[in-house]
This record gives sequence, C-alpha cells and structure tokens, in this order.
Amino acid sequence: PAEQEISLKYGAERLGKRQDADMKRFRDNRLGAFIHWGLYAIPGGEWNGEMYGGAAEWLKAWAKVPADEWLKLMEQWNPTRFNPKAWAKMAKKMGVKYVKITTKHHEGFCLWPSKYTQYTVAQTPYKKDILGEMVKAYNDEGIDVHFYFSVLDWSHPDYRYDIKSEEDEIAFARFLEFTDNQLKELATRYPTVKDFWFDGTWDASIKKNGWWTAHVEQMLKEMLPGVTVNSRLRADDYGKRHFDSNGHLMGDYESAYERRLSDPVKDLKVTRWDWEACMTVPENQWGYHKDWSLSYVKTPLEVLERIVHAVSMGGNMVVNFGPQPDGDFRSEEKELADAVGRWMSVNGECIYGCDYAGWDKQAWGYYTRKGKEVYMVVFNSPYSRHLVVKTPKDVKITKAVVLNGKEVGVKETARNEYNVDMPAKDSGAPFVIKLQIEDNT
Ligand code: JFZ
Repeated sequence: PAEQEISLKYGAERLGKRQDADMKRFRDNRLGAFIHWGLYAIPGGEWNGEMYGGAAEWLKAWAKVPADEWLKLMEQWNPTRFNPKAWAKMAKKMGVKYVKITTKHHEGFCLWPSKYTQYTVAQTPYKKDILGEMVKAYNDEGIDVHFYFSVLDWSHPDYRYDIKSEEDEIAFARFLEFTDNQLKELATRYPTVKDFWFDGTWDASIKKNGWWTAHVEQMLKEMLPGVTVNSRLRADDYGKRHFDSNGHLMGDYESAYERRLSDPVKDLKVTRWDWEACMTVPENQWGYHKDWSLSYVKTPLEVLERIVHAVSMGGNMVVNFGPQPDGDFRSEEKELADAVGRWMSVNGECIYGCDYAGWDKQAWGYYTRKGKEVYMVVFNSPYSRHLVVKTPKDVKITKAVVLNGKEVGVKETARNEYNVDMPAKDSGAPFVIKLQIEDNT
C-alpha cells in the first residue's frame, strides 16, 4: 500500500510496464544476440603461456595485468576479416531482431573513436569506427542495435571502487562527467540506437551515487525519445539496485541472467514486469576464449529451450557471441546461429510478439501466446503420444494445427482438460502446435 512507502528521489520513475510503441517493439523482438568484442579477444584467455579458465573478458583481472600493459594490446587490434555486412546477414538468418554490442567493456577500450579517451579503435592499426560500421550494417538489415556500456572502467585513473576520502569524491566526480560525455557522444553519433544496457554498476562508488544513475536514464531519454534502459544501471537514494527501496523496478526492464531463468511454475511474479535474460554458450565465456573444452558448451537444442523458456514467462533472450580477433566467428558459433535460424524460420511465430500465456505448465514443454493464439512448444514427447492441456475456466480449445504443418486431433477428456495428438511424423526437433481457442472469460 502506497502510504507505507518511503519517499524516494531516485527510485522507480513509473509503476508497471511501459506501454508505448518503442517498449512494445523491444518486447515483441524477443530474440537478440549479444556481441562481446574487445581487446580481450586477442589473448583469448591465455596470458604469458598460461591458459585461464575464467571469463576471457576478465583475463586482465585473472592474470593481474596492469592497465597500461593490457592496453598495449591495441597495437594488435587489426580484425582484417571483419565484414559487418556478413555479420548482419548472419544475425538476420539466425532470426534475431536486435543485437547488443559492447561499445566499451570493463577494460575501457572503445569500439568507437571517442574523443574523451585515447583508448579507442582510432588509435589501432585498424583505425576505422567499428561500432559505426556495425550499426549501419545491422540497421540496413532491419535489425535493431542496442548498446552495452560498462560504467566500471579499468583504463581510467579517476575510477573509484568506493568513496573513502575527499580526493576519491573529486576524482569520481570527474569520472562521472567523463562517462556522461561518452554517453552523450554515443547518443549523438549513433541516433538509431534503441537501448542502453548498462553493466559494471555494482561498486560502492556507484551505489553511493544513485542520483547519477537516475540522471543518466533521464539524460538518455531526453536525447533519444523512446530509448530503453536496463535495470542494472540503477540504484536509488539508498544504493538499492534494480528494484528500489519500495520494491519497484527501476529502468524499463529487468536485466536478468542466464543461470537464473525463473522457475516456470514457482516464479511467475516475473511476468508482472518486462525482463531480458542473456546467456553464454560455454558455461561463462562472453568474450572470445581459445579453448572451449574447459567448460560445458550448450547444444543448439539447449539454447532453443532457454529462448522458449524466457518467452513463455514474458521475457526476452539474448544469445552471446564472442567474435575472434580476426573479425570472424568461430565455427561453433556459426553452426549455432544456423541451427537457431533453421528452427526460427519454421517456428518463429511462437516467439516474436509472444508473451506469457497464463496456462498451467505441462511436462511436455512451454506455452507462449499472441492474443487468441496459444502455442504449445513441445520439447519432451510423451510415450502416450497425447499432450495434456489444461485450460483456464471458460476457455475451450477449438482447433490444433502444427506450425507449418497439418491439423492434429484434440479430445476433451474432462472439464478443461484435453488430449492434443502428436504430429504423425516426428520432425526430430521441438515442434509447435498452435491452438485456436474460444475464450469466454
Ligand atoms: C557482466 C560482465 O562482468 C561480464 O563480463 C559480461 O559482460 C556480462 C554480460 O555482464 O557480468 C555479470 C554481471 C552481473 C550478473 C552476471 C554477470 N548478474 O547480475 O547476475
């Protein structure tokens, strides 16, 4: 109840989901790709002959490399096989509707020629504005571009993990001004950007400056009307992150995480807000790592299941790619993109524009929904060859059709319970049955 809430200057700016056209577009896109590309692609997890199993984009930390030494990798940044048009075609074929690009990761190296630091693509043998080339190529294919931006910056002398002295306060104020300048620069140079996804915002220094996170959100929204911003940017007056001290989501959507995809039976509260999860293909590698044998690598089927799982609970899913230093993708990633694309070209209808269906989950898989159309996405085929469906009160199934296939039988077995027949031929892949319903609720 409102009267029990504390008053906040920098808390949630809105209650409930945004309902404007830009937010609807963000939500309807549902499937995205992440690109983690920076200097860390060059060592690919290996430093001075030693292979580190941790996240490749964190190698500087694992191998305790001083910033100036790390940034010398810029002399080797020359992705001669980088072909933005081919990247955009690959994304298009995969069926992703947006791509999130690391403009600057924790290391501080910028993929655009920022005038506020010397650590940018402009100072490398490659010289060209890689970010600009990507934005153009993706947009030309009709794919939205979102910017990943790490506030934490290992290259900047004014960054502080905490504020413990007046000197820290002064330095960090300069750092926040530098960050504002970079963000304004990105928003001005690339006005078609649809979203800012902030990261590296967990340190005490930022939590003590909740006002600044609210300011950044406002600043970007003034510069780019309709732009979306993730909850990870935000901290409130008391340093409470993502959800403010009254429990309300800050930013436009919760930026959740792969290992915490909510339980589709127990954690339905996430259907009340917008959210986006992102996932790595190996266990935890975002940047390019030379050796994928060091951890489990998800199969295309496991990736597909996570995409459907997210959409079935009203969320988006972003699948990560870590391009090689030469500008090409490793073969595993190309094969994954192909496999996802093949499935999406047949079944995309159950993903794009779809949402939580509100029906009780069954063991065979997941429901998604678009208006009066309910999709059954079947990952586990039962021996009975009957898919049990339980409908809410006053909802009847009138017809069941395999997506891009034939009609299948439906039998009412009890009130609000049905057996939907499996398709006669096993496609060998998860299949989708579209239900037509009569909703008298
Ligand atoms: C961060 C980065 O450190 C990492 O390198 C990568 O860019 C990833 C997308 O984001 O890592 C995080 C940050 C927060 C969570 C998980 C991974 N989290 O809140 O669960």
